[in-house]
Amino acid sequence: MIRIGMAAFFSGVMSLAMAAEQGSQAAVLALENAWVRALPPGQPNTAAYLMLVNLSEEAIVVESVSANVAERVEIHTTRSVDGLMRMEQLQRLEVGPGQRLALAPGGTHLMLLGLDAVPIVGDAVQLCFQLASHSQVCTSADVRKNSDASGSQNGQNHQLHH
Ligand SMILES: [Cu+2]
Repeated sequence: MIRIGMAAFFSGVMSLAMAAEQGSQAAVLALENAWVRALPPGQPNTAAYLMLVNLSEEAIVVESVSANVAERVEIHTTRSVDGLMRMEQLQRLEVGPGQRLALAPGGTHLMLLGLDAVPIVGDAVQLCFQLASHSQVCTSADVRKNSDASGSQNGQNHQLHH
């Protein structure tokens, strides 16, 4: 019994490590519907959104995020303080077992800071998530003007804060 348990444990660790090496999507954290907001030329920053899905039975911690078009990426959350929307930086994201965590306009989002060039509609941006487990999960994000659902007020908030 113990032997079988240990074997299962190690094979789980192995598949995580392999996924990290290949830079492919690890089976444990699925990244869905990633998109980056297209902005007019000359903007130094933009935002990215997606759905994180934890397919495992343990919490997954995202320690940092990178994008191939930006100097650095910050994790921000948007909160209403005295009727004003304010962005605050988060040091990490935690996705509970089986949880779906939406990063969406008006809420938690990724800020792409120090853009080489403003991504334009039709571009694809590579987003990579570094996990506390020392693996990395990447996805390709479409560049769009808006989410399917809602407006663009967030793009202007970013201007104020950066
Ligand atoms: Cu932000």
